[in-house]
Amino acid sequence: MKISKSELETVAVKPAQYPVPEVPEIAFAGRSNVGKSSLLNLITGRKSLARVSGSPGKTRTINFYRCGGKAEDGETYIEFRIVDLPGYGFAKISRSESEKWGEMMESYLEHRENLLKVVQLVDIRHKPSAQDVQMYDYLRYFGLDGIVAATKADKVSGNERARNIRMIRETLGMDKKDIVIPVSALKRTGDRELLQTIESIITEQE
Ligand SMILES: Nc1nc2c(ncn2[C@@H]2O[C@H](COP(=O)(O)OP(=O)(O)O)[C@@H](O)[C@H]2O)c(=O)[nH]1
Ligand SMILES: [Mg+2]
Repeated sequence: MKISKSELETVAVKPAQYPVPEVPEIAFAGRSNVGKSSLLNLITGRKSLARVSGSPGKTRTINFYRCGGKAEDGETYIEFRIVDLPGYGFAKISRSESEKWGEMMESYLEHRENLLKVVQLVDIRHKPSAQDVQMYDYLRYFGLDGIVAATKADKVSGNERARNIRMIRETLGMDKKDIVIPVSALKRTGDRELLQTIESIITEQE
């Protein structure tokens, strides 16, 4: 799939603000600063659809991006949303803020009827954190797991890349059928594979 249309549709902090669940949704989850906004810009082909930030912990909302584009067959037009979930692992937030974060995530992940899958983002350079593991377990519990995007792939060499992907698979306890897609917003790589994966998830459920 190639995304030809994308726009920020809704910014929400509670379910009443979510847009009507008329199209399938694919959500992005990951710790602050992992490269979520950059990946969103990469796959939509937009320079600044989502704000890229040097300082972590800015997104405290659920952002719904309405997207559309031609499928690989060159004919079918696919409409869907990418949902940018608030980043976790930001040390400087208060307990009440982290409780709010938890409630926000739960009300979306557990009750959203048109949510098909969550792409979990992890930094290719590091072993997934305890929070990454917790997030992945949580997604698995709800059947939303199975796709991991390993970000900032430009920062590691070929050998290291393969080794780190193995480490990511092991640490998250991923199944054989689950996939890790290395992506680089800087080198603009991995977007095609991720979009193919998103397309097959959307078309398989139809
Ligand atoms: N080298 C490199 N840096 C990246 C890449 N993706 C994001 N970054 C940097 O990582 C930081 C956080 O990116 P951002 O997309 O805002 O992360 P978010 O907090 O997860 O949305 C920024 O300084 C980006 O420039 C990438 O693929 N390669
Ligand atoms: Mg962001």
